[in-house]
Amino acid sequence: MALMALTRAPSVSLARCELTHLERTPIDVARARAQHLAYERCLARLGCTLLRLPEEPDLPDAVFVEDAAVVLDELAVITRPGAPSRRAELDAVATALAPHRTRFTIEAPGTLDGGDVLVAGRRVFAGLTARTNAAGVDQLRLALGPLGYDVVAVRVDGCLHLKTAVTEVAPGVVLLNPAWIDCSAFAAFEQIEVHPEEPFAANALRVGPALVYPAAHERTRARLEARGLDVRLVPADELAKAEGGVTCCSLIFEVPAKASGGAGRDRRRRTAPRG
Ligand code: CIR
Repeated sequence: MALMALTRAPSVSLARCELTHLERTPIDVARARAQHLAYERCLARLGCTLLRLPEEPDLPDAVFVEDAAVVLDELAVITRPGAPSRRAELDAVATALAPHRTRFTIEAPGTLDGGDVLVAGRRVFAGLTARTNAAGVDQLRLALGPLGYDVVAVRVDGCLHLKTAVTEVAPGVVLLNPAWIDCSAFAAFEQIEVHPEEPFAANALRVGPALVYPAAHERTRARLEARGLDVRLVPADELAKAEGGVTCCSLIFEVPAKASGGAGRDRRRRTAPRG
């Protein structure tokens, strides 16, 4: 098997992104694009074949491809984002995933953002947030229950998505901010808390045994390294101004090796991303 990472370059209109818990501050799109390239290079170094969608100039949040789908080994759930401005992002993502997975689609009145879905083995935690409602979680359960997944709804308070508050950093180990979720939902997991002065530090992206992690959260990073985790730093502060983290910028999934075109290669551009 090989790993594929679906990504999409930051839009020229990124500064018009949705914002829920952050003040709007100027966003330097060129800097965001450079950081995104560094992120893609990191994924490629970790063995991912990049499947890069073209930029969407009229869709400010399209870089955050994670919200458009939940990709499991058995199928891809195409979401229905809670922010109506983001629903036009779905078609291109669904089309790119079509050769790799059968599709289940979340329908109205359900809403679901991929950022609210944390898959940990056969347990799937779904955040109830301003973006994801109970009907969306029920539909997710309907899709995944028969495949042997246990879908658990988790209330999230004070941040955008479940994965802003908690991610799995190693099998059975979560990194979390206890201010935003009820930690007892993760009682079966070893828990690492973010440093209290780094509330946004719980969003980490596992790629195989490594952890892609924002360079800015130095004190929480020290906790991860003290736990023996292989932390790979990426610059991510410009995209963070759009309320996005490292999980948000890719959809990573396994494919048979022959479908990937070769580990670490880029299906649209044959060279590694530069920038
Ligand atoms: C939004 O509010 O939808 C975007 N500005 C940020 C989305 C970040 N995505 C994620 O956490 N999965």
